Amino acid sequence: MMVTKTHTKNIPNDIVVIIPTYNESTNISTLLDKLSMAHEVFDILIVDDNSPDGTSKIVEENYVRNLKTIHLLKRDQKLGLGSAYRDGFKWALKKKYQHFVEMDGDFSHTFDDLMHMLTFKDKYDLIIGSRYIEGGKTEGWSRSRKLLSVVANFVAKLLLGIKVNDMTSGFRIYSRDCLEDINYYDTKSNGYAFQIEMTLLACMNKKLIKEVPITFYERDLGESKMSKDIVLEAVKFLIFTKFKKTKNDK
Ligand SMILES: Nc1nc2c(ncn2[C@@H]2O[C@H](COP(=O)(O)OP(=O)(O)O)[C@@H](O)[C@H]2O)c(=O)[nH]1
Ligand SMILES: [Mg+2]
Repeated sequence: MMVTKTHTKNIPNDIVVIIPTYNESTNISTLLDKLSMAHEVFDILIVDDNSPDGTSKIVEENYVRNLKTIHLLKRDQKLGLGSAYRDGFKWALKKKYQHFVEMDGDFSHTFDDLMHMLTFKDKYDLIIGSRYIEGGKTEGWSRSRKLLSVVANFVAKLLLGIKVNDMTSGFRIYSRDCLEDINYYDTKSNGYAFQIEMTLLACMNKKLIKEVPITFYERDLGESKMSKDIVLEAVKFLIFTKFKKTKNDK
């Protein structure tokens, strides 16, 4: 099959897919090949934190030089997923993009789900790919991993009083207005808490949110960067936010 490359195209894409990477050398080529097929639709920004396995080199040598639609933001050290998105959004907002997609670099999120989510992009400020609404699911997770995620989302919903079922999902589309209005750069968290914090900000700013069912597949290759610290950060964030909310309500 011939892959059409859009650097011959004159109209700039108004969607950018931002993918943070840390040690994704076993996934990145296949992922970019797959996403490149859809070049009509979006640009791609990889935010790499100086991965020791040379992820950014692969992106640079195979893609950035050849395809004007794939960009690479190289950072000096591993600063966390939230921080990678803050810098990615900042970079992308300076360009003319209107829609900003968050997507993992390990095939946990699928191209088909992305296409489905994009059909809602003009009607909503934030579209969340949700595992916890009808039609959504996770594949390949152990029972304990699943339980952790389900409980975290249940507790988050309960404590924050927000009607979003998958607040920790990292598969999303933000509109330009949404990012510009919510002070995303002031967020402090980096793991799952970052996704919760961004959801909370969108709610507080009365943004229109839509959850779209997705299937999340646990990665086959490479390693998860989830850690105790990331879980602890989310717990602390929820307790602190609830405490602040209760104080303000009084
Ligand atoms: N740039 C950057 N990317 C990260 C960092 N931590 C995780 N990622 C990327 O974020 C995505 C999701 O992380 P992953 O480890 O798969 O988390 P999990 O799916 O919750 O197990 C992957 O593409 C990772 O490479 C980080 O500190 N910096
Ligand atoms: Mg993953």
